[in-house]
Amino acid sequence: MEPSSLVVLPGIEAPATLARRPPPPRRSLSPAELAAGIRAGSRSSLSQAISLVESSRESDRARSAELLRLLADRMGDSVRVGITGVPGVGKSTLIEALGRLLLEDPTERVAVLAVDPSSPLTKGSILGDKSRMGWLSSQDRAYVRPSPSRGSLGGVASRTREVIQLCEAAGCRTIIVETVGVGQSEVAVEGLVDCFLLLMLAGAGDEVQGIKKGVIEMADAIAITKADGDNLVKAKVARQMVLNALHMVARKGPEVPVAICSSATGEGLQEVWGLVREFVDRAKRTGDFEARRARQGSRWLRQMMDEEVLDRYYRQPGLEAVLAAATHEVERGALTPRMAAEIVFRRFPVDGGYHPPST
Ligand SMILES: Nc1nc2c(ncn2[C@@H]2O[C@H](COP(=O)(O)OP(=O)(O)O)[C@@H](O)[C@H]2O)c(=O)[nH]1
Ligand SMILES: [Mg+2]
Repeated sequence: MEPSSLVVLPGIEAPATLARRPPPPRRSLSPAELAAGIRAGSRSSLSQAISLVESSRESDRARSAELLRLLADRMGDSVRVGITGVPGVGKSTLIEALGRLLLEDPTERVAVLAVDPSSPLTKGSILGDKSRMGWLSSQDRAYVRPSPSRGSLGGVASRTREVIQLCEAAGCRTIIVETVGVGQSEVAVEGLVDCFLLLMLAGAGDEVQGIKKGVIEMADAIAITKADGDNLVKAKVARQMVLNALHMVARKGPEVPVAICSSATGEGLQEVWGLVREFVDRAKRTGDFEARRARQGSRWLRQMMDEEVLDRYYRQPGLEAVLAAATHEVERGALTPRMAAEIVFRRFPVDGGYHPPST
């Protein structure tokens, strides 16, 4: 239980009734109540709303959609930054340090969201993140949310998109999405953010890690982390190697800048955030910012439709049993996959529930 579940973000006036009334235990608020709470800066409303959009329960879907509709006018007005890199590269520590810088501006509000599809397997990393962002987590003007532990990457990513919108509605101007750079998750996150920052380590043999073509092509800016102590010289060498490697990657758009930084000493942090700001400001000037968001929006529409269609199809009563039987027949070699699919489709036609409008 949060001790003070009606903490109000400073700068936002809470309606007197909301601030004084003790939180109703366990009663879930209606979408309208949640929306009002979020507009008023209530952290507990934001947390509850996020749990609602992350919920995969059928009964929560309509409430979640209603909530997002009620807050639509407050969405989109933030800078969304993705931060990726292999586990241990220093993402959480850097976010904590950047958070300190950002919150020096008294009007700033920051949300940090994690996308880690592997998190059920590596529970430790969540604990690690929490302790590494301890200061930020305790700030009224910051909101730190670990990755939902359930669900596929696609599911986690599409939930995160809505969580971003909720944080925007709550007044967060900077949204940072931390993701592990170990596979497809950075691809999913790239589709959520305005600027994608790749972190890399300096050190023996490490210089080229993460220089997988795909990742480099996605990076809008790169920072070599832990450039302190004995590592400083190595970091400078690594920076040059990364710059060289970048020249070999065909990439459209502006040249990718590479900085070195240390969250331990604070050296280079301003520069790193400066790279992000510069990228975003330039994108806004050239129209790339809007174009990128438009592209993400149309892709999201398509993804959502795909999910919904599949979901509706597979939720048909009785389908699961027929599909299980068909699967069994395929496994024991009695049916080919195509024959089995035909049988299932005959029982449950794809267009079964669709009636075109009769205009
Ligand atoms: N020397 C040094 N160590 C760092 C720095 N940033 C992070 N670390 C350490 O690197 C480890 C992994 O950091 P963490 O932020 O959890 O990495 P993440 O897995 O990418 O989120 C921790 O032990 C940190 O204390 C840095 O700038 N300098
Ligand atoms: Mg981390």
